[in-house]
Amino acid sequence: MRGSEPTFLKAEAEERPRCVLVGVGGAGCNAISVTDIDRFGVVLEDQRPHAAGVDVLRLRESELAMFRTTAPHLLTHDIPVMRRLLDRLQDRELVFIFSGMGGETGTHAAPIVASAARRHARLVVSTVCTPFVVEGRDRQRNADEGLRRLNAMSHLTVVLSNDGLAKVAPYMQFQKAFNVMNQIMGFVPLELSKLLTLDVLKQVKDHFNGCREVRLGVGYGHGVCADSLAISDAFSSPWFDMPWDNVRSALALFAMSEPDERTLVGMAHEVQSRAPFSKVLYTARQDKEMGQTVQAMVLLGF
Ligand SMILES: Nc1nc2c(ncn2[C@@H]2O[C@H](COP(=O)(O)OP(=O)(O)OP(=O)(O)O)[C@@H](O)[C@H]2O)c(=O)[nH]1
Ligand SMILES: [Mg+2]
Repeated sequence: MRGSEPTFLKAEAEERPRCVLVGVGGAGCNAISVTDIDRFGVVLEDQRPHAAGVDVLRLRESELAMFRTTAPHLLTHDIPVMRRLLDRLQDRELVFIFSGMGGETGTHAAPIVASAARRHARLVVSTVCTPFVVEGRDRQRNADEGLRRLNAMSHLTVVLSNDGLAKVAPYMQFQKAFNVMNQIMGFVPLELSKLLTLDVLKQVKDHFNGCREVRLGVGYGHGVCADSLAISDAFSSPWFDMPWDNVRSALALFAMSEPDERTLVGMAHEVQSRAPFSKVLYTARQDKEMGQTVQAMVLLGF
């Protein structure tokens, strides 16, 4: 069945959700360091502190082992580490979790953080990267298992494979690739926290309900056809390599200096025509600093 008309995500009230970013493990802590939204990291106790100024919750090896082997719903408030975690997440309506899948800490702790977050939050968005193929089979297997658990606990799971980045920039060094990846992952909370009001969180959650995975594309356009160019740039994302017939939910967030209805409707239809079987939800923000540039961020769920 073809998707219907795109729907404008309309807020009835201005009230903003209280957000927090949680970076789990090494990659997760690096990813949260690129924004200044309220945040904290989750790391193993013997690990050196990550980015300066990022507050961390430290886990013992035994606590991580418990996370790996216990079903999340069995981890209740009377377990000390869960109490510390739940206390930090209390009152947060929108929680963003970041992690690199494939190692130990992020893979096993991120699903528990998501499970704790959803006890209070209206929307839990996890953004993860998966290992480069060259990192080996074991890491891939670990990543798959972590991802499966994380997805079961998050409302939206945005998955960015590191190999996707390698496709567009094959000669980039690891460290540089990670830095680029951290910036890209940062788009998710930056845009969503600017655009989503408290009353639309449920709508976004329902929109992606049943999706196994969400993919991200960010694009820019300049000049006369800036709007169209931004959409095609976003759709050239290396992570948009899933079967198009399976894409059933799209969320498009636009930013420009003077958003007008005609341009926005046109852009939403363009998204609709590129993901024809999806339901498209869209919204926009005004950003005077963008001048002639238009930005499109597209999340596709399948
Ligand atoms: N985006 C990004 N990815 C990274 C970074 N460092 C590592 N990765 C990727 O993330 C995966 C997980 O690595 P880590 O984050 O170090 O793992 P961890 O969660 O700290 O787990 P342990 O170190 O095993 O306890 C790696 O296999 C890499 O593919 C980083 O700084 N940024
Ligand atoms: Mg690590």
